[in-house]
Amino acid sequence: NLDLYSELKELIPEYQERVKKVKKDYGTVQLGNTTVDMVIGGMRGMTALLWLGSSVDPDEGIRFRGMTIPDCQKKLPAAIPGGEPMPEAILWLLLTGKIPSKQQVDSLSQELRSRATVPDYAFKTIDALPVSAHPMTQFATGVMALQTQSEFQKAYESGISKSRYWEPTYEDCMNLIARVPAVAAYVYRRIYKDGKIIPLDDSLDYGANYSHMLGFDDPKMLDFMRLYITIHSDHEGGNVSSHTAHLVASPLSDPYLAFAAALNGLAGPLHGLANQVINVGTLEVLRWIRSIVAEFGTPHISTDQLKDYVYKTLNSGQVIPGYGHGVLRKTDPRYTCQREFALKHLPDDPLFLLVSKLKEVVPPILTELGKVKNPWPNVDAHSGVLLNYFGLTEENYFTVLFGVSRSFGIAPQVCLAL
Ligand code: AMX
Repeated sequence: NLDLYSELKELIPEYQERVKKVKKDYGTVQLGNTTVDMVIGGMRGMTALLWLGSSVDPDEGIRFRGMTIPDCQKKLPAAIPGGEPMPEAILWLLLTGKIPSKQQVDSLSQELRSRATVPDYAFKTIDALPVSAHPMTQFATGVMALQTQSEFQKAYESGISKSRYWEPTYEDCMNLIARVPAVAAYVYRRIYKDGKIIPLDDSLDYGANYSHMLGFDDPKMLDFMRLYITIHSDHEGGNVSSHTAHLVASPLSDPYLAFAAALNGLAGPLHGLANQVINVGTLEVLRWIRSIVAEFGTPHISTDQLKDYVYKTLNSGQVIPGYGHGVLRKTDPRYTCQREFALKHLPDDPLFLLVSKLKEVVPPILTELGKVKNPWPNVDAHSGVLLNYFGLTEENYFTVLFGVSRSFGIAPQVCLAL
């Protein structure tokens, strides 16, 4: 099938049957014991949800429908020869479990563009907020304005049969995914630039268009945006945004409501679970790296100076941002692929060189503390420096990029969990 809907129309009834059978045949099988630590730790280490799109192994990191990030980079279609996987491809993979052809991905790009028109009142709703409102507040508000277009809500009110819930849900997911970049880009332009909307370019794919609408047209940035959205799309069900969307969608709140709730979780640094820290992670990392540069007056810092700064941070009672993880016990593969991107495209950037040096300096120091379960870098240790290189320097906005990406991972949960 060239279009995703036809593909899902075949797959979803089979999937619904499979879930029924698993329930019937294995419904009473135990999946583990619940410990006090798990409960106090916010379900850490507990198998608690059916999560189709991705899984996170402590040693290996994320797999999207069984595929590692290097697998995705090798096998998913790219927009340019040798380029990064396209977000459209990860969406197809997350929803169907199949690797799409370039033709299927191009058709999905076209479909998303055709759905991308944002009603003017969504921008006006954002305009009602002070410009000083946090980018995530403005973004979530814009998403709530889009909710008035929910197809699921209309279909439910008209009495749609339960077995067909997935169809208007799918419509909502596709419209939502198609429209969030324009809303998110507007938030950026409104807060940091001239407030003028840069229209969608019909010749560009999803990731490239988001970058273009933000105002960044460097071909390398377009490809980084494709990679960024792909690797941030999902991270199993234990992280706050994905978990929240799943929970909010369960009483049949439509995908807009579920996604807006997820964004509100994404925006909150104080809930205390490790994955919620992801969202402040990038921001903190870039600030911390800038603070190192400010202290020494240059990004060219010796290993000894850097060690001293790491100890200084720890001695002041702070954590080293970008290191450690609630689940992972090795270097995050999302860090590794961004490092490889930097090595390919910006090997001499002084902040990248500083990030590389930190990777040598920090883990032995954290190991020395004797309590840190994972001394290795996570996804957030890298993304900020790459965005900064391409000119997207406003750290407060970074969580919005993450939010746009998360709309992808939510789609399989809400379409297939019904
Ligand atoms: N620097 C200093 N100390 C750290 C640390 C770090 N990067 N990572 C963990 N520790 C400390 C913890 O604070 C804790 O100390 P305590 O017992 O005195 O409270 C101890 O090591 C044990 O913690 P843990 O079991 O290894 O980690 P966790 O599951 O409790 O927390 C996380 C995970 C991510 C919150 C933590 O590693 C951290 O704060 N890292 C820095 C912030 C950061 O990079 N956030 C982005 C996370 C990205 C993600 O989750 N994917």
